[in-house]
Amino acid sequence: MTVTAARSTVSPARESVTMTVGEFLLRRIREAGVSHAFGVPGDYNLELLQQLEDTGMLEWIGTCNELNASYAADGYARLNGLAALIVTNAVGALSAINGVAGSYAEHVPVICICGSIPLRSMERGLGMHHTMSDGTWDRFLSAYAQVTAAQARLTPYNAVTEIDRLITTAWREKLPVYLELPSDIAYLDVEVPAAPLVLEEPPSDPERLRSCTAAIASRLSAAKSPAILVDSDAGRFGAAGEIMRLAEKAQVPVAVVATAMAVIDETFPHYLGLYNGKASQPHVREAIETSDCLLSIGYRPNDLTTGDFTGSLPADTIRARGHSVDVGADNYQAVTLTEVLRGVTEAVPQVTNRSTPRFAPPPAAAVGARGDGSAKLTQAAYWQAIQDYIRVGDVLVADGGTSYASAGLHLPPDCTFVSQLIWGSIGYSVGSLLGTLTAAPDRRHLLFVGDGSFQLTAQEVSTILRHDYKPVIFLINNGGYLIERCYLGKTSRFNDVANWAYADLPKVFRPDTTARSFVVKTVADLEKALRAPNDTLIFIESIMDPFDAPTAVIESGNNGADIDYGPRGPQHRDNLLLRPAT
Ligand SMILES: Cc1ncc(C[n+]2csc(CCOP(=O)(O)OP(=O)(O)O)c2C)c(N)n1
Ligand SMILES: [Mg+2]
Repeated sequence: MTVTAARSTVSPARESVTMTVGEFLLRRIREAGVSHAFGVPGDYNLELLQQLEDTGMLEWIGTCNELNASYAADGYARLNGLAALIVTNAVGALSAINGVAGSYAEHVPVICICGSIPLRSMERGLGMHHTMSDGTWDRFLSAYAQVTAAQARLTPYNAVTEIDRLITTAWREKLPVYLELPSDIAYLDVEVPAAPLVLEEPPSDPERLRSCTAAIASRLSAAKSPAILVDSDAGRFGAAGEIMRLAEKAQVPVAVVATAMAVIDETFPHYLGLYNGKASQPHVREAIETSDCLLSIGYRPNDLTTGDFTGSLPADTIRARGHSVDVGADNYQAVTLTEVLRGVTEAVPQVTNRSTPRFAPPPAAAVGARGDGSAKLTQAAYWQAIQDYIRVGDVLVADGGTSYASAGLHLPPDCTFVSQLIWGSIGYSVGSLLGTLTAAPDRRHLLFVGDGSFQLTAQEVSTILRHDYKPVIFLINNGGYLIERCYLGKTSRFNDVANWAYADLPKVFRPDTTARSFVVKTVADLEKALRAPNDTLIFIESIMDPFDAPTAVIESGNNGADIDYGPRGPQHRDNLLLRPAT
């Protein structure tokens, strides 16, 4: 990698070098720990891609469309801590905006770079392609202001400060940012700092940190039934290790919500299980809801983390976030999560006489009996076989639909669970898988996706094959949108999808592929497929009944229908939605 371009000149007095705007942007992204960029070329970003190729600062991962690139960047950032996405003006940016909005909802830091209209054209009011041709230039910058933490249109005068501001904001806030690079400034020289970008948490305010940790430690030390509730920000802010150290010292049980799957190792002795309001195991619900000192980490209550609003946390719950904490009536600003947790761990006495009930995976509807090998494959048998297949260190990427039942799996240590549960844009998983594979090519990656979701983003399997990645793709072919049948339209045509020869796609997407494809209809078929070695991509298409869904999925769909359509909605009509078997 060449970090400084050949033409750069060092002026030691000011510790600056001369670099082009585009090269500086790429250099800063690389210094921030990002080695790849995802996206689609266009005439307004080609000059930047040329710089990328000439300098080798980032590896380019071209995708079939920008939506998939945005999902890939999201998946990459979840494993790598930050990602880069490069799109072209308007048409590319708007294709990517759904994925970037998902990153915002899910707190994933992605730097979205849009190669945009030359400044020359803006200043002279030239109508350009990829605009509304009405002399406006700001519409898409404004659109992105709704879904990113910070935005900027670079000029030669603001580029140096704005690039650092945006990258730092994304990293510190764990949110996406949007940056427009007008295509006529990428090759202009600017004076830039010689020193590399250092990404650091802002130090906490010492007094606020002291008071905050003392307040938490004193409540925790006096508590009879303390507990910790963990949401996804604990993972994003790298706090899992500190949480476990605190739980270990003060002997506090730790529960997670569905958005924080695998953030806490399930084999950790103080791991309690999954909290989801009424849908929790009773002892988990009791430990959380009746705790006399509940410490929540980044908890964002919503339908998916409250058991459809059936949960209620103690009124005096301590609420810790990335950079602030609520303890009783006090709100502490300028305190960073890991420093708070470290301080509390130091301050609390070692407890030896409290133990956490041993975590036992719930007898979830998702995981059922294996049954007879020659019998038609059911969801219950499917998830049981997959349960046995998962091994230490796997990356699981799950889409919406019944494939989300993979969240009911019991995970061995060092697994990562990637899913877009809050934003819930189906098809996310296929693009995201490309990103997780790129970020961690040495781990085994398992994709869980339904036929309906897959049809939105299927073509990205070609990029996965192009890069010789070797994931295992588990696709459920049940003829349509089964999870939607649990909301409404049990047999309605709008919930059917066209039937594809899914398992043939690797061959279509890469004619010389060595991928192994299986179409499985029975448990025995599935078990045979699962014995295939992981030395190439494995594609397992499982044919299942259009109405076979895990009970938990059916119940949550039925509840969702009541919330979505209200008491006068159509869900009450006979046989209009799939109900649990009685
Ligand atoms: C982009 C987008 N469009 C539509 C939806 C609505 N939706 C949620 S789940 C789902 C069906 C998923 O079907 P499939 O992937 O086949 O899973 P199944 O439940 O059949 O296993 C749909 C259409 C969505 N969440 N996101
Ligand atoms: Mg389906």
